[in-house]
Amino acid sequence: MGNKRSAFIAVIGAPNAGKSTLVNKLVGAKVSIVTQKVQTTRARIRGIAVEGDAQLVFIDTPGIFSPRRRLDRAMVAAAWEGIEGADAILHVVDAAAELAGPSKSTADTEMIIEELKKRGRKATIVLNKIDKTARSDLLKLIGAMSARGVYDETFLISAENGDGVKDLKKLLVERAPEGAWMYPEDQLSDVSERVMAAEVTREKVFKRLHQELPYESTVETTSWTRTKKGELKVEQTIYVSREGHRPIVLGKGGQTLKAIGEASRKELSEIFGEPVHLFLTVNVREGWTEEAARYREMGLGIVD
Ligand SMILES: Nc1nc2c(ncn2[C@@H]2O[C@H](COP(=O)(O)OP(=O)(O)OP(=O)(O)O)[C@@H](O)[C@H]2O)c(=O)[nH]1
Ligand SMILES: [Mg+2]
Repeated sequence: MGNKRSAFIAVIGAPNAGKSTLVNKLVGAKVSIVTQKVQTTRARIRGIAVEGDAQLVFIDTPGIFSPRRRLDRAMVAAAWEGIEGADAILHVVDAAAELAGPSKSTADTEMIIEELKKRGRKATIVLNKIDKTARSDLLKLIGAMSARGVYDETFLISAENGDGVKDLKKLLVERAPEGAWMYPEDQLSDVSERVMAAEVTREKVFKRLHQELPYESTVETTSWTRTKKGELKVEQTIYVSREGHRPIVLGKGGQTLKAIGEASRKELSEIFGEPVHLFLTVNVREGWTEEAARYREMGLGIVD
């Protein structure tokens, strides 16, 4: 073995660009939750991959958009903090959305380009979702993006089916500077089991509930114990911000909550490699999205 090498790589982009899907693909395991809704990732999550002498630490970040609520501001701040001290930046762009014409997504891309310029940082542009786009359109997009002056290299990938991801990883390994590894060889993420378990349940909440409800809810693991038989018992609270939301999370006869719990329990048992007993409670906590303590729990800083 040669000298050890190590790199921090920040993954930024508009909401829903496919950042978490890409990080999971690069790590080879699910470390960050993925849904079809925007603003799924809320805090910085590190996913770790080892390739030969190199350890790559990917910093998955919340999508960058124009923030309104205090929680949104904390999320966007977390995304930009993710690039500070990073050896490389991957700007993930939903190529299909970019080609579809002006939208919220293209406006967010513009905002990111401006901010990269302001900070004097170069990024590698990763055009994602190429499974949904025509090759000829992509060539035009590559030209337009390269002309922006903030990108050193362009990659075309499908984070979902893995196309192009190997080539991207190869470049990142080649570029990794010499340095000691920051994590043990077999560690895949920096998220604790308790937080990971809460995230898995939050993913199920996002997938089952609609409109503003997912954005007005959060999940915390409140207890992590073993039964007398030695089996893992996890208790979690789903917080909603209004009394009116509680019956929606519960569903008719408790069906929705049951389905969320069932889906989460199944995945947690796979992740932790043993049966998990999961108990979910729904609590109302008005204005939690403005409450610093709640998102400190999620790994977010305080932003005024
Ligand atoms: N067709 C297609 N869909 C993709 C691809 N990559 C991601 N997606 C889908 O895009 C949606 C968003 O993916 P995420 O990985 O959650 O996106 P994100 O950028 O992390 O989103 P936020 O955390 O909300 O900022 C999900 O439904 C993914 O399955 C891709 O290469 N092709
Ligand atoms: Mg994400």
